[in-house]
Amino acid sequence: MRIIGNNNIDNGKSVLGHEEKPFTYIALGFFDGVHIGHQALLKSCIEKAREVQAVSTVLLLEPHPDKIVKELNHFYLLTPLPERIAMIKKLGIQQIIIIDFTPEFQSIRAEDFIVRMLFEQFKMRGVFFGYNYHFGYQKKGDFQLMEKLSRKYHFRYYLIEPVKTDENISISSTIIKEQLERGNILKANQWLGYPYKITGKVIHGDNRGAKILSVPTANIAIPEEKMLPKNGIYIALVEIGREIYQGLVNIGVKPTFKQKLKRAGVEVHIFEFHHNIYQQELSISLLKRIRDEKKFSRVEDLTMQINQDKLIAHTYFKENIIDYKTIHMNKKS
Ligand code: RBF
Ligand code: MG
Repeated sequence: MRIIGNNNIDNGKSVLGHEEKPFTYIALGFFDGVHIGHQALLKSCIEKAREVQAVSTVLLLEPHPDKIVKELNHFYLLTPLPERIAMIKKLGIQQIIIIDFTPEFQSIRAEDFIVRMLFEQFKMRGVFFGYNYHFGYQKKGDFQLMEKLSRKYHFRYYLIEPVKTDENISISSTIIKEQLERGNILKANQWLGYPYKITGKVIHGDNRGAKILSVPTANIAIPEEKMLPKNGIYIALVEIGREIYQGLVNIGVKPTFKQKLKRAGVEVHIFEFHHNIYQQELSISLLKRIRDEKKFSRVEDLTMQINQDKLIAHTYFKENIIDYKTIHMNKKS
């Protein structure tokens, strides 16, 4: 798969003399979470492109337009760029174009974006997008403009229907984030099509887990923009290299111990695991939330509670069949 960065892109201007470049079918969107709605759109792009031997392509704007335009301080993502790229690649998209969402880029008119950039420069002959997709300067471009341009320039135009929840709501990154905020990991996972995953390097914690509680934990460094679900204790699967382990995750501020944390931390206790994994990358797939984080007046009470948590997790793993295919869906390779 090819990833084209901004350096190769002559933002907005038309480039001639690239006749050797293959035609592309381009999926447009931000694709945060690569949820089941995105997956349907991307799969149809891959299939249709294959029929005409075009290169299936995703065009990503980075950072998220809303982050720049609305100047939001706290803008969390389900999938920071590296995770998103890995997942899109895994689905079978052949090329990803990443465009810096700069002020220059923002000032490109909707029609120029489609015609000069996508059609002329990237040889787009098919386009895929959802109903809520708007594009170009002041987001003035919509599906009606796209349809008009597709007739004028003769490219295929696919407006993809949203995938709906059982309650008939269109699945979007926003409604998935709302579920995570409430700790409804089951709903979030159902709409994502895979268990929500947190990836990061193992860093040094305070060693209290191993020393005092007899529950060693790996503390994970989390990318700043990564969305964390509601604080609490979660049953999880842990991927280290090619191995998958069972474990329990604490997301929170450890109120039992006085400390100043700017943001909730993520740490995982991996069952039957005794290796030193500092500096290694691991991924945690959250399966079920079992309780809130609590402040205990005695450390022994916390230890007892964690032993209770372990029993609940063991029962869970006994009673549930884990679909490992979806765990691997967003595995980097
Ligand atoms: N810390 C708390 O202050 N309250 C809790 O309810 C709590 N629950 C935990 C449950 C599990 C399964 C794990 C692994 C950790 C939990 N912790 C909790 C965090 C614990 O205080 C931490 O692992 C140690 O202090 C080492 O950093
Ligand atoms: Mg630790």
